[in-house]
Amino acid sequence: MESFPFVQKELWLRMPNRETERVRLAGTATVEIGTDATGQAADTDGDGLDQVPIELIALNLVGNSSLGLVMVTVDPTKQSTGQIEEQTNLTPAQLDIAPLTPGVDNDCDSFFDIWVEISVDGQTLHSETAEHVSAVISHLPPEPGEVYTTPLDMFPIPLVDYDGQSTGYSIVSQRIDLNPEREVDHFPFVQKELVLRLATGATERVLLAGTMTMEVGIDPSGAAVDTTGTAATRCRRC
Ligand SMILES: [Ca+2]
Ligand SMILES: [Ca+2]
Ligand SMILES: [Ca+2]
Repeated sequence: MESFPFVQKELWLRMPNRETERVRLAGTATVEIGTDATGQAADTDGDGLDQVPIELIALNLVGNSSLGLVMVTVDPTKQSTGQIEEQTNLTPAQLDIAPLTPGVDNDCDSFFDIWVEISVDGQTLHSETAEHVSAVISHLPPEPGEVYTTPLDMFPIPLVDYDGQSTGYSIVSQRIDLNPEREVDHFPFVQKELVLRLATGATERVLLAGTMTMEVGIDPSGAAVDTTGTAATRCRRC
């Protein structure tokens, strides 16, 4: 099981008014990889190259469109499965990819067939067929830039409602980056300026930064701020 804490997706969505819009989403994904720490694999299609099954277990992405908030998840009633297959077989019965085969520099072909559920402004849409995305990857997890994309010649995938009725939306194309290059401005980052009124009537300014849950308690002697964070927090009184 591989957790991807920071996933980016670019989705080209055809809207009911026939216009195509690019929606950028970010969030998390969980992928199950059908192997063990030794990279055990089998050549199940008999072409001399070992492969392992993979499954996109969870996807939670959020973005914005002109029609409101867009959320992308996997359809929980279907399995979004795929595969990783080595391009060169260096070790029999083992998937030859770093770091499973240490020191190896071997590309693998990978794909997912994803049954997506897309919510646009509260309306839930399902893909009528699985969307096929593929990538060439050189590492587990994929390196930054090893992005899963839909085929260039893909026919738009209609999105239907719960009853299978057309909604006017369709997926034109998408790219999903499980492990993008991290930039500072992509980190969950919260900055908050708090003005506390003290028991004496004076005010005090507190600057907080980081990813945090915050509890503010004020006792008779002044102010107490407790923060717990998943990232570095900084507290400065000015
Ligand atoms: Ca094959
Ligand atoms: Ca094979
Ligand atoms: Ca192999």
